Amino acid sequence: MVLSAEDKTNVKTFWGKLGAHTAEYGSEALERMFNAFPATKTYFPHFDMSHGSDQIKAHGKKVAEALTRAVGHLDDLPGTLSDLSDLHAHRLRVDPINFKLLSHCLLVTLSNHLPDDFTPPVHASLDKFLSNVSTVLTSKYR
Ligand code: HNI
Repeated sequence: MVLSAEDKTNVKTFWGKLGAHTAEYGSEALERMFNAFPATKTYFPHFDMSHGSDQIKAHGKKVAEALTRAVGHLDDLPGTLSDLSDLHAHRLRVDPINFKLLSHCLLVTLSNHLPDDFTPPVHASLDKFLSNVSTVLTSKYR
């Protein structure tokens, strides 16, 4: 799914509005995923799953930072996310289906916090972006 020039502008503009909240939204999305789709917790047996735990916060921050890095390199997602692609495919072996679940939770979280900016076209562009990130992170499975 190729991001059009309009998609890229939508994603960059929207992401720019997250500002200092980026890490917090990443953690909220992660926590939503654990609660809405409990099977995803099996990948994190070592995590304290209580609401707002330090581990959920720290990991949400890492996910958000990776996404911010991706937003800064929309023309080279495979190169930019290569290290994470190796990690998720070879070491963590996360079932690709889970990426849809996290993407969904990210969209819900973002729309909840920025309802005015989350217009239907922005929704579509963010969905494409997350889908492309997920494709890269699951591209080395075989
Ligand atoms: Ni994911 C580790 C980014 C989807 C399970 N993941 C990371 C790290 C980043 C990251 C960054 C930390 C790497 C490091 O420490 O060097 N993960 C992302 C992104 C997405 C994603 C950007 C999709 C948008 N990861 C998922 C999904 C799952 C997942 C869908 C499983 C449900 N990730 C993990 C696990 C770890 C992980 C497990 C290791 C956590 C730890 O600290 O032990």
